Amino acid sequence: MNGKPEGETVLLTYGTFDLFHVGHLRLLKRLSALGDKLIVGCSTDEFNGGKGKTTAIPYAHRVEILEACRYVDQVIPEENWAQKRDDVQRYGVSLFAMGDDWTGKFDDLQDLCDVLYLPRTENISTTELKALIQSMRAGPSV
Ligand code: C2G
Repeated sequence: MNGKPEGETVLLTYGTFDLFHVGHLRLLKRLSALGDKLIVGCSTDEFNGGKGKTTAIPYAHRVEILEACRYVDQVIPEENWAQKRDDVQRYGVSLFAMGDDWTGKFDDLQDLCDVLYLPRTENISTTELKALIQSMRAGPSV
């Protein structure tokens, strides 16, 4: 039994979702329209350290925001790069999807499920938001 009712389309995606923004939201919205259940793997603070990322928002708050999102059915911790295969099988995932900045990176999962890369939302990123906040803190440029 792979953990899903017969015929249910389960989707899986992963991310940090730091400073949750419309790019994250639109991806989750599009994914939720493609199936019955959307599971999101949220990167833990420790895993992000391994990615060389320092998050502004702690893991517990990033999970709380994702769980409150109408498009998300379940949030699981993303603790390492290697867990995807196990997660796909454990949750009976039929579609694995990411934004297209990851194109090709997870094609190895294609023996287990469909793999899809969706266009990113233009002109918004956590990195840009951090720079914007930094510039606002520096005060108005005279
Ligand atoms: N995203 C998007 N449009 C943006 C910004 C992000 O569609 N303007 C998508 C990304 O492509 C990704 C998801 O939103 O699919 C989460 O983005 P991040 O939080 O930046 O996730 P990332 O740091 O890329 O971690 O194992 C996979 C990693 O955990 C992904």
